[in-house]
Amino acid sequence: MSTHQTQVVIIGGGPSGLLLSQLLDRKGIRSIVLEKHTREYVLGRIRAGVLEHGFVNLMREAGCSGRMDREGEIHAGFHIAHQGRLDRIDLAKHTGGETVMVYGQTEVTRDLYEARDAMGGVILHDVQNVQPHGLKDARPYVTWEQDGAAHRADCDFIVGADGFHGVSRKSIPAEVLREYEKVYPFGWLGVLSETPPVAEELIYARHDRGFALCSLRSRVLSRYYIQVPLTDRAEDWSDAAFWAELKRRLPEQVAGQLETGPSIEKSIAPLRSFVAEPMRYGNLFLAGDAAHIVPPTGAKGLNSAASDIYYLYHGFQDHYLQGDSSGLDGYSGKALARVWKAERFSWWMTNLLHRFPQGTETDLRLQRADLDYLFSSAAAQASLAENYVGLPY
Ligand code: FAS
Ligand code: PHB
Repeated sequence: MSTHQTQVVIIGGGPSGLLLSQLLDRKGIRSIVLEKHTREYVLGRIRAGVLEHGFVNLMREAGCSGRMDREGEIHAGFHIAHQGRLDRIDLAKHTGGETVMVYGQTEVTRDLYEARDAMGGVILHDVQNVQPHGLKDARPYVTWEQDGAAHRADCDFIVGADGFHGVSRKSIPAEVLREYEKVYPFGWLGVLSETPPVAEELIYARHDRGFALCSLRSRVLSRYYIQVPLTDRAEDWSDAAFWAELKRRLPEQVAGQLETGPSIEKSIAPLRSFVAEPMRYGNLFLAGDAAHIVPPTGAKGLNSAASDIYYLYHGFQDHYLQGDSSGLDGYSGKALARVWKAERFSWWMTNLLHRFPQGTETDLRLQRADLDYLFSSAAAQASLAENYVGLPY
């Protein structure tokens, strides 16, 4: 068995694990990242597209924001299409000038990998059977296999950044772990196309046929979603059927401007709200999707991972550089307080904009009243705006 010594073992080489590893390295704190897939596989995922200003600042602090600042788009608002109308949420007006950055998670991950390579970061891909051990011991350790060889890394702390299906959360004893979940009765069928976006800003659409979202990755790469039944499969949807249904759910003046093209990616994501508590057990810390999942309606998935990483980054810094462990001791409570606010906002946006299969006429009237209230009240718009740009860390 090959043995390794480090300070922090990070399980998972997605955005959470890579960002934490990069931030720690810049403070001289050593880590090893263990990723079960290849780098190409990780970079092949098409996921989030909107970054809160907190995430943008973290990427800048990590020294890997150059391309994001050049190629990302600053957005000061977005639109909600409903009842044939298009109403704008002016994020900057309602938040004293705050905005969001439109820049794909794939590009964030690519930038993080390049930054890790430049610093000689230790990221092991294609690892199998990763197992955390001794979570309550002063020196926990992690074992894994790679290319048929057995490995062990002794460390001070383990961070589980291995997503919803990872091994870390399952390593917390069942009698300690509490899980809270809400599964929504629909999914999002997403399409990526090399076409100009239909609008300058994002459009969230509430329609009796179901939700739709017009987003983008650049001026020549568009990302669209429509709500579909959970029984649908991506292969059931031809490109022509997708574009026709998207147009039905958009106001005429928008549908008329939609430029269609072949899908270069097409997939269905289920929607769920999920939180695991606590986010710390002994010397294991959970971060990102390993601990919580939101429906993507509020663009909070990746952004909630970022605030976890912010708290862990400062907690490890204070521990190793100041001998102060209060940040680590308070991590779970602090992270969960912000996670639950993101869960609430994502749940609210999902209820506001989706057609629930079991919904009644009364539910539809309540939904319309929610939208009417939103666009008749500056206070309601300010509340939405401050959540969308990101609550304070
Ligand atoms: P990730 O899941 O990204 O990364 C975890 C990593 O751990 C993966 O690379 C995985 O291979 C690895 N791993 C898992 N088990 C392991 C093991 N046992 N050993 C080693 N490695 C292991 N968020 C938004 O804000 N907007 C969106 O539109 C949006 N769309 C999404 C669509 C889909 C299909 C999914 C699944 C998520 C989407 N999200 C979206 C949420 C998404 O962006 C996550 O919040 C984000 O990927 C979280 O990053 P991580 O916490 O790093 O988890
Ligand atoms: C995306 O561009 O993928 C995206 C944008 C906003 C959301 C969800 C997804 O709320």
